[in-house]
Amino acid sequence: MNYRDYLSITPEIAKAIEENTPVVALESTILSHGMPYPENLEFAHKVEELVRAEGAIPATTAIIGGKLKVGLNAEELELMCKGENIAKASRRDVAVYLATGQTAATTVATTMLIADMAGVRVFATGGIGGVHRGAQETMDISADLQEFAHTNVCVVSAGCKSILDIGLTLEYLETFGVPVLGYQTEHFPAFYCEESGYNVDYKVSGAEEVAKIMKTKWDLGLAGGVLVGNPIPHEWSMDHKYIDAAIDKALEMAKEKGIHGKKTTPFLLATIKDLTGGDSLASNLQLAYNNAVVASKIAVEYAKVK
Ligand code: PSU
Ligand code: MN
Repeated sequence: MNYRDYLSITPEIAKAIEENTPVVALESTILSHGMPYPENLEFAHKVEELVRAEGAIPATTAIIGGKLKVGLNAEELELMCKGENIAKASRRDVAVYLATGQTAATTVATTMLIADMAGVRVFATGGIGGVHRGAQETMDISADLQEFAHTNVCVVSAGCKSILDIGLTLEYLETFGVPVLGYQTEHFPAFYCEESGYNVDYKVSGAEEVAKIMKTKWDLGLAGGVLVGNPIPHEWSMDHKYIDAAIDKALEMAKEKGIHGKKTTPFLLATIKDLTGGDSLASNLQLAYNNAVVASKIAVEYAKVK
């Protein structure tokens, strides 16, 4: 057996990949562990509609029934959104969950991995994992960053949350040769906020330029991802003092409760959501929609130059 035997790609997506029709990968951790039910289900369907409206085919990924799923039907989306007994699969978990038949949501790292196996080059998410604050002591660095170092997928995100050390996250990406592009901005975004206080390496004018950079990088044999920082739309951007206070409180609670390992990110995300009520959820939905639209435009342009 080889990796292809573990992939379960819907006929529509398989045909699109075969015919060089644009496809956009979408992750499921954002559904199972990042948003409440049933808002996440409405989001899961709407984000797929937005991708289609741009002329691309959506491919939400998950691990179900011992398969790496590329494209989920309505029933499978419902399963992932209800989130009951759904594990979170980063790279180190993939083989275990496949071998044991555990249902699992895919993180940025795992979605990149599966997209690459399937031949999908563009992926839209909310925020990426990164170097956690205090990583100098804990060594808590998301496997997402190593995936960027190795796997040829362009990921459109709204940057990362300041639950992370954003400066160190950018340093890490630099060390591993990952281009960080600002979509029509020179600022690296901080998820709920348009700016993080850090700049990107390169500001790009639009999707066409991103597609050219992807093609050039991979033509050269420079393995690894491309990270596009796409800021949250201005009208949905949150006050950074308000959101920082919630983040600080969440970090304090995580420390008190001794939360660590793979539980850290979901705990922080859920706590911030509780502390900020519906405000942060509304912004989260909007930035993810915005990323899906930009990723679709990039997929359309990449299909032309590839
Ligand atoms: N950050 C967010 N929202 C998310 C995640 C991160 O703002 O939903 C999820 C993504 O799936 C990301 C994962 O890949 O958490 C990172 O988890 P960890 O830090 O355990 O690698
Ligand atoms: Mn971690």
